[in-house]
Amino acid sequence: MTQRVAVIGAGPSGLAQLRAFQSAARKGAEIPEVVCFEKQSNWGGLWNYTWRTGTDEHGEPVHGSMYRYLWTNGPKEGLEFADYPFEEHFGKQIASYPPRAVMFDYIEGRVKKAGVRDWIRFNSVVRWIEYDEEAQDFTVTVHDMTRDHVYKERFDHVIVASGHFSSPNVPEYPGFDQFYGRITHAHDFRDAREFSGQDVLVVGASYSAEDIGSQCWKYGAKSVTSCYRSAPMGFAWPDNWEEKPALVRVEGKTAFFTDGSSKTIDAIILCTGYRHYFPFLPDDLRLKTKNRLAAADLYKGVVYVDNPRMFYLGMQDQWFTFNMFDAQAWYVRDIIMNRIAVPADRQALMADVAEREAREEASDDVKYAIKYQGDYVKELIADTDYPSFDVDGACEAFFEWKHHKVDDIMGFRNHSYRSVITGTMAPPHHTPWKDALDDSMEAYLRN
Ligand code: FAD
Ligand code: NA0
Repeated sequence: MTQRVAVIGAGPSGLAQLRAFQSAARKGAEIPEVVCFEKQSNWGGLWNYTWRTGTDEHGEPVHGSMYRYLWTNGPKEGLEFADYPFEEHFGKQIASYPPRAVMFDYIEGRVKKAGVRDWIRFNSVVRWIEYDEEAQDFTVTVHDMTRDHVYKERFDHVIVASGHFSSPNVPEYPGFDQFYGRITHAHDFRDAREFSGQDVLVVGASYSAEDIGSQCWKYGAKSVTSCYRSAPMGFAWPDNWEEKPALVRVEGKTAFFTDGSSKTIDAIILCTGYRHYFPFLPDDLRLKTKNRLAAADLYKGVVYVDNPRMFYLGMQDQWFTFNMFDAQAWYVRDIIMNRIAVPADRQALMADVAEREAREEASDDVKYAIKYQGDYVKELIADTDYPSFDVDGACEAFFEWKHHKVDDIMGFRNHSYRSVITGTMAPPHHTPWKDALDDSMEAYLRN
């Protein structure tokens, strides 16, 4: 009997999985029946922009955490699909930090070409998954929002690709309940113009804090104050951006910090990260991990050690994204298609996890971390027919990117890098990032 595989989510990870199976079928292999469940009405995951916050049209938590005017925060040369270069999609090489709409178009281009849209059931929320020890299969309970119908289906394998930058981590500080302004989390941030003319406090010191603060600055905030719990971002910020140590409390419109200083502010944006959150999974199937490079309990970063018929994609913290999801998806496909064997005993699976954790913990150097994840991508693609590419070259692009950010945090996106897939140098963008207020695809591609 044909095996059945459920994929949860049609973001970049889930789509990578569909493309992986489709490419095997195109080469003549017999593939399982693949059904992808997607709660949104379209594919693309976080890259499928929504103006909505809170709940969606069906009353479900909104998945989207992306906002208007978002340009990629790392060079596109680090994430390019090895089987679908930017040049193939756009008919020319494009600049290195595309806005969201350009990226969405690129993601969509590959799966349109593969013809896998029919494998996806949209507006379909996975509500619950259970494993039957005896039958060795999973029962997936799905809410079809279009027909308002709840049903169950059985699958031999489940691949969770539901993302982990959607359920916000929302701390509370004393005085928040009395604050005289708006308090929001990055997950609900949509348009920086809302904060124009305001004194904005950004809590957190990672990518969301850096980019949302930069957006507010670019679109006319009066000042930006960012505050860190562990370490400052430490960039050479513009004159009206101040970096402070941890927030202690707020009183009225005043924020107080651990160094005794204070600042009058109009709005607070919590850029305090996200949680791995799987409300559709029982204890025996649910991954519990921190946002790190060696995710807990995943053999080879994808096979769930407590049930090796279950897989997770894209659960790691991410330097590499799209091509790493591809590497994982091809690998999972080959396990399911019996091309790659997984050790039978849990101890062997856990030994692999422990080795990855120890290696990650061996250094907190950024270059080490980038190379660590590059090596992981190499390790996986070596075992499948995913087109090999110059992963070290992609690491080099990331190293350069890091330098460019230190040199000029508001200007790093003006740089270009060489594609590690086609070898072509990206053209410089026609307008410096800080002056480019129109983020449409038409404006971006006008090189
Ligand atoms: P997601 O994109 O989150 O997709 C998961 C999908 O699963 C969604 O479509 C969701 O609707 C669906 N889903 C979830 N739960 C269910 C359910 N119960 N039933 C059915 N469907 C479900 N990466 C980069 O490479 N470059 C960037 O510039 C970049 N910018 C980012 C900016 C922001 C603000 C954030 C939050 C992330 C950014 N990322 C960036 C990282 C991002 O995680 C990846 O690019 C990518 O979107 C991850 O893909 P994914 O498929 O794993 O998850
Ligand atoms: P992210 O920045 O949203 O990126 C996600 C941050 O929150 C850390 O600085 C952490 O501090 C801090 N924090 C957590 N709890 C806190 C608390 N109670 N009080 C104060 N600070 C707290 O999340 P993280 O996890 O990196 O940082 C959390 C993803 O989104 C990334 O992959 C990023 O690449 C992506 N992203 C991309 C873009 C663009 O491409 C924009 C935004 C986000 P500490 O002390 O734990 O270090 C443009």
